[in-house]
Amino acid sequence: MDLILHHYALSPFGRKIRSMLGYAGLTWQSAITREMPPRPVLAQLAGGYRKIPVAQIGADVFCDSRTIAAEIAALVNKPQLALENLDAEAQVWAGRADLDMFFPCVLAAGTPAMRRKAREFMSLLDMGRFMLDRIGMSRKAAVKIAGVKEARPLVLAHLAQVEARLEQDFLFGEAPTHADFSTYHGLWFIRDLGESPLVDAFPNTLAWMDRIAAFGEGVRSEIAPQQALEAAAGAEPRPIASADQADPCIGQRVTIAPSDYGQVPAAGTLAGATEHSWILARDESGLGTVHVHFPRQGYSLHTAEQDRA
Ligand SMILES: N[C@@H](CCC(=O)N[C@@H](CS)C(=O)NCC(=O)O)C(=O)O
Repeated sequence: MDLILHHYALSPFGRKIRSMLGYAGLTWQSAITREMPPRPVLAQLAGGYRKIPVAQIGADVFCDSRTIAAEIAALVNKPQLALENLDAEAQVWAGRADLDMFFPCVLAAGTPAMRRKAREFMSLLDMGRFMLDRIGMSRKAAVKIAGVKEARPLVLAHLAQVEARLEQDFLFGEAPTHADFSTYHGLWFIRDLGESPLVDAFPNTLAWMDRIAAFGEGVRSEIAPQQALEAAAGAEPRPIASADQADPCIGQRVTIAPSDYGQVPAAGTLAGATEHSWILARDESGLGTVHVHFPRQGYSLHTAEQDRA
């Protein structure tokens, strides 16, 4: 069963996963979703989780690029693609790139080329809705989000660090790890989509970006979002090992939400808790049971009782 990726062309985290799929050499199905909610297909599959990308294998749905990466790592036996398999230094690096540098990169890429490309995908009305959506998301964020003025100096300092690290082909050695893909997507947004010259003064970084771009995106075929629902309806979630059903909250109604931004909760019954992930069982009419996987790190879980209190 192929992996289905729910994403949109301009999504940096979508690009993180597409590049990983290229490196992994996987055949996958692409389900394009809107740049902002409402996203009715994803609402059914992921139960409210609002970020992109989301991946799916049958009736198992993976929220957050980290759980998706762990799946890809397991599918192609490349453990270094899973964040949790990296050493502490590389994990901290990847976490900073994905969280602290994401908004500065997006803001630093606000060029005329970027606006032109956004217009290829969105009507003027949708551009307006998009801006309002993202302003709302930033205002409600629980983490400090850099402003436009801070973005450029932050990105330049980040680029100097990336440049200094690149004594080998990749950030943490001769082969790419999760940290490379976490670092790549924001800079791709600046250099390749924004066509900004910001990266030009960093030759090691440019060559490293070209190496990652050369991985391509794997073998991609487009499907209609409706087919993703059919894939979920036609499959059973994979079994959960009994060792992963020991958490005291198993069987309870819970909500799980990102703790940083876009903190919209998904609700269901806790069906599994591994060292690094939570698995929510959701019964969705027309789909049957779907298992939704979340990372534990950076997410909060509340039982229905805690939510009522
Ligand atoms: N921690 C998440 C972050 C994902 C994220 O922030 N994605 C952006 C798009 S690149 C997003 O969801 N923006 C809001 C939206 O698309 O609704 C991950 O690693 O997947």
